[in-house]
Amino acid sequence: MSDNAMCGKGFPGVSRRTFITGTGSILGFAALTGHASAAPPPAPIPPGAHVPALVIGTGYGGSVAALRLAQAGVDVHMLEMGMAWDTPGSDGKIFANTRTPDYRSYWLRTKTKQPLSNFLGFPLDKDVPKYTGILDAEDFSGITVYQGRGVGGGSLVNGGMAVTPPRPRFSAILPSVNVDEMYNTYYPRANAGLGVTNVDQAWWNSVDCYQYARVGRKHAERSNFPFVFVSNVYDWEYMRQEVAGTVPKSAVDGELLYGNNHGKKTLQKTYLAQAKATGRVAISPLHRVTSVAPANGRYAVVVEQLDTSGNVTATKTVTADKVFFAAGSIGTSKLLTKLKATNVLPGLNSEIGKGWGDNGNVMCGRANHLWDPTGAVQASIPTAGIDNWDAGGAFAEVAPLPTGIETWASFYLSITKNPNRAQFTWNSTANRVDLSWQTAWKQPSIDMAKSIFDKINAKEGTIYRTDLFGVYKIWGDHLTYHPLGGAVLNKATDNYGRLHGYSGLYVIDGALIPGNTAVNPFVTITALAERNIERIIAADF
Ligand code: FAE
Repeated sequence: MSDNAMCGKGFPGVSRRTFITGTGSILGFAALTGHASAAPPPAPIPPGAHVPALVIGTGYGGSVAALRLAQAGVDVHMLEMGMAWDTPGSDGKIFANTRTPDYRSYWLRTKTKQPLSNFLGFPLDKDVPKYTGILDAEDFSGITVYQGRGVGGGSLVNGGMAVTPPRPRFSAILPSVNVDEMYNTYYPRANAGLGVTNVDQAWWNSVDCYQYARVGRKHAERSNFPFVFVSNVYDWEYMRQEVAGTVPKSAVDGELLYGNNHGKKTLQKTYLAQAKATGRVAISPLHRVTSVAPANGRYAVVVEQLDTSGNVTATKTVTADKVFFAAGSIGTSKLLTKLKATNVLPGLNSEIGKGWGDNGNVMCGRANHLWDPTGAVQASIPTAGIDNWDAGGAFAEVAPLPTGIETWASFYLSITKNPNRAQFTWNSTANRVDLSWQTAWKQPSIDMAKSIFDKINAKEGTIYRTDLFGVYKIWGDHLTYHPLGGAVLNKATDNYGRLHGYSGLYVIDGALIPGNTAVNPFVTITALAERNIERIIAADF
């Protein structure tokens, strides 16, 4: 039976027998039969509230946990530090355009910090009002980590590239996980839940907005690199209509980095919509968790309520039987590192904060010849990559440069096999968590990306762009979009994400993955969450 077919019948993949055997006191018969009148805990969460399951963060891991728990009859409250992103601004749009960042675009910054900071050598950043905007450019000493902030987490800002890694690469990353189960059950379930589909290649070949990608293909193939199409969560039918001019333009107008107003199937439209429809999930936006401590067999969770300028307007303590850390690799690692070091959760093991990596991200641009234009109109949704992982350690996404003008530039985000791993530590003097990553640790990534682009440049007689990341700077080596690790599976947790030292505390997000997924990470984060929550529901509830 397909995953889709099973979804309508309740919790997929758990047989009725396993489900009933694993059912504890929380789930009554009414919940099992679906006849209970669900009583969702209210939002915003009131001080003193008690919930059976509390989820910190509303990205991929958190959304999977919330949906599956709710389908199993458990009431869930989700706490999200970012905004709800469900209300249009004065321009009638919820999200700002990539080309015209405004107050909505950055998390509590007074100046934008655009990943591509320069063009023709001129800086692009501009002043913006301080606001709880959608994209956080979080600075550590050696790296800036970009993350989505709001209900939907990274799905609000990402490129939607939904890539299942080839099997051998998965086993190299998470050797303790049964590969057959992942590829037979959990990757298909994640892909179905996320609404992953493939672009129609005949259409792709015919439209102006993918000219940049066709140039990327031509150059890859002329240098004998495998060029692979990758799946996405964008609604391709919507994009067809954008191109035809019958609906408001979204990806074709460059919307992405600061949110997409129409065609992208974010978690708000998939997992979270389903979770809310159960009637058992409530979400409190602008609620930031600062502490989780054991309290009389439960957990006391301290939450700061924020206004849109980032001021704390209330501090609340609520309690939960079980707490899921789904604040993303950075958010979860920061919380756990602090809570262990400050003796709030002293029983966490010494693996907390370790194994963090940047998925080997490095960016670069190439300057094409005048007879090789990449197009003034570029769909913001990437569709393909150059796969030189096995030979050179790099998978390069052919990325858009949706400036709205012809640039003759090809732009790439490479995911590389960078072996460097950093650690989070508590800095008691500064009262913050530090990350030990150093900018120089990107050199292996640059070398691996060069295994592709030096060859293409030599073949095409082209050069690297030097104007996109500063003045005469070729490599975007100061950032990552793909933070992973910090509470690694089967090290900081057991093999299903249960934190060592505390029963009822779980990690269920990108923090579980040790630094690299060989491809874009969110499908793997989702599939692993599907695997872990199934086991946790069967055994712990
Ligand atoms: P994530 O989605 O980051 O969700 C964590 C949530 O927790 C966020 O909403 C936070 O605001 C919230 N949070 C954090 N701390 C707290 C706290 N203390 N209290 C309450 N809430 C908190 O985590 N991946 C792909 O596979 N394909 C792509 O095309 C792609 N493109 C990307 C483009 C950009 C610009 C960026 C930034 C990322 C991209 N990614 C892409 C990465 C992907 O979005 C990321 O791996 C996942 O979102 C991580 O999922 P998690 O569930 O770990």
